Amino acid sequence: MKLYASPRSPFVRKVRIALAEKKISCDLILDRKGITEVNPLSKVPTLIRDDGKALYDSPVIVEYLDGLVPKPQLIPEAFEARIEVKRWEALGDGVADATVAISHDRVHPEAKRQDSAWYAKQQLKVDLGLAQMARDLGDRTFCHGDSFSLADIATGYALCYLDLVLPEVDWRTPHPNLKRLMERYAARDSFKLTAPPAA
Ligand SMILES: N[C@@H](CCC(=O)N[C@@H](CS)C(=O)NCC(=O)O)C(=O)O
Repeated sequence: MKLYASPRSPFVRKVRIALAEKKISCDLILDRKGITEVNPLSKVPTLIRDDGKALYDSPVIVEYLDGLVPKPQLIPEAFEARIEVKRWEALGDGVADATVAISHDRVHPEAKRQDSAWYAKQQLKVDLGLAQMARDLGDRTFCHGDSFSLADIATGYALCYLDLVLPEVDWRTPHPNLKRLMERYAARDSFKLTAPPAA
């Protein structure tokens, strides 16, 4: 298997954490040349399966990997549990999307696209998204159920990305339970192995 990737993409990291948790080996393609031929949206992550089929985007890729190798199971089979884990995924993806939107113009100030009200709206998505995560987590060890799942991957990669590109956002003080959760994630091999390079 091969994964079109970029070292700092949060969505690529999400897929790489899933690969590492499931101990699936996968070559990274860091050059996007040719990606449009396999993914018309031309986005990373794009997975090239062993049979040559291309998959995108990250929710589809993670679901594929989870079905490909049964253990450890990241997405439960039972309907309600599955939907709940997918909701956590949507929450993490949404926080990451808003974080990408805010940070984009720091990297490319010449491309500044929106007025300050738009940035405030994105920041609110981040703030309310984290507040929802903290409420839903409560004092539990894992985001869903009693084992590490896609819900934890989604929460973890989104928080890591926030630290990476918007380090001034202090989410630890208002949400000590998310801080403890992140300390546990940071100790996992899947998070250590996929840490992005410093800018
Ligand atoms: N919803 C997608 C988001 C993927 C995405 O936005 N990737 C960015 C990099 S972080 C990208 O490839 N952007 C290039 C483009 O939009 O042309 C997923 O979860 O995979």
